[in-house]
Amino acid sequence: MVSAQSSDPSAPHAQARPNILYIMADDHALQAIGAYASTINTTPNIDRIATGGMRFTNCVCENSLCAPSRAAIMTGSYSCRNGVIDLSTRLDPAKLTFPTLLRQAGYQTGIVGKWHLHRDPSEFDFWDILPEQGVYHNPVFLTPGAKTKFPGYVTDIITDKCIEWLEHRDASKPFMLMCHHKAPHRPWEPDEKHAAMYEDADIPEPPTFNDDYVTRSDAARRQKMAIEDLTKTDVKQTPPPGLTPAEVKHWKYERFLKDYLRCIASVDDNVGRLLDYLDAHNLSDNTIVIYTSDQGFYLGEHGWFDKRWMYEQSLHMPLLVRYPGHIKPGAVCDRFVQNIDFAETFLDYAGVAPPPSMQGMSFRPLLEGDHADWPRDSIFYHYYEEGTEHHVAAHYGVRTDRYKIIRFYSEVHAWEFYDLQNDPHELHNVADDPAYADVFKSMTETLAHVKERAGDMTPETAEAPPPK
Ligand SMILES: [Ca+2]
Repeated sequence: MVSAQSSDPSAPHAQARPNILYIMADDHALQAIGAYASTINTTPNIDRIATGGMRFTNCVCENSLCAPSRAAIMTGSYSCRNGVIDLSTRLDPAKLTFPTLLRQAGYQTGIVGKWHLHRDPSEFDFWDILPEQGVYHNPVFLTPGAKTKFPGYVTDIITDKCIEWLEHRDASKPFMLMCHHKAPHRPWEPDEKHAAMYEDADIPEPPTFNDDYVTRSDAARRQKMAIEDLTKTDVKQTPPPGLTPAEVKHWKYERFLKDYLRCIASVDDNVGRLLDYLDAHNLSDNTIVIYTSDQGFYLGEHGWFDKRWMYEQSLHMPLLVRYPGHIKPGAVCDRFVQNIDFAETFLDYAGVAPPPSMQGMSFRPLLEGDHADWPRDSIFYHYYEEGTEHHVAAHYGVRTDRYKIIRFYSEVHAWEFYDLQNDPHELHNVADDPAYADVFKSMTETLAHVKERAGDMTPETAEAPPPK
């Protein structure tokens, strides 16, 4: 059990274990967070968590898609073990989740907002969730036995509901509250308050905006998630007449990104409301606050929107963690952590032993400043969902601090290999470059090892690696 200073002497038993406030956005890229040196927006409230705690620069998901990442977070296990490999698979209620264990250990548990695992989150004491993706304006919420429409904007309403739950919680118990925003998920509909932000701005294009995919496998050429593929629903208008294709692409990019950033501005305001609530109720010192997103997102990099790929922007998740007195303010950690680690980290702080079904590691030692002994030097990734709207071919791979190897094994059969030190933008696939033959072979061995360790039995259906 962790020791924590009581900030409320009238209820010392409630303070023995920290509260956990877990705030997760949907598709919020690191590139659009001030604390991650965003060049396109500011997020002063989200940044309060970073300045008061730790910013992780290498938190990565194991399957960059909403439902799979959420299932990995809840179960502490890879998609191959928790079963949620794609957007449509239900999380089997028999799979053990960390809120179940926290509840059994005496935590009061709640979840508000996007759930997306195709069953009721009945392991929580309290749940008030959006059906599937939910909508931005006048959203419907589901509670046990009821379906209710609320007037207003989804990000505000989710925060209102979280604050209301905190107000009426049983203060004799520690709490674990998951505040799951819909924003900034497609179709990026801002509220009135932020609708005019960036109106006169020209958001700069990222350096890989016009990636020609020339050294890549066919996977990049057959995808349907290019900026050009954004629909009228996405960008809310028809492009003005007379534009060249390049001008249409830039016009769509600006329309998409400005709405995306406006949605984030509301998330940031509402993160501020929750942090203010903790401050005003003397809860900040004994509450671990997390800000993350279920995965990253492309904001024009490689000419794309959406996620799915093992490339850097969708692989990485933002992760900011604050726990005053336990995490050094303004700390930065570059070690590999994954979404499968979240469950065991929370259990660790609650003094609960992790069950054998969990495959991650508590990163509490990292939070407490011990970075030297962290054993993980590579991460495993597997994206399964092919054939749906965005046509991203199934692939798995491994990333180390310097290299990334990707195996496309189904609709596309190919290897990709990137030297991230010399090619941080992942523009030069060197899978066929003889200069990399030895390290390529070594990385295929690492891949086989981490894949086996994850329990991933996906067969090697494709041909052998290319000759060197
Ligand atoms: Ca998502």
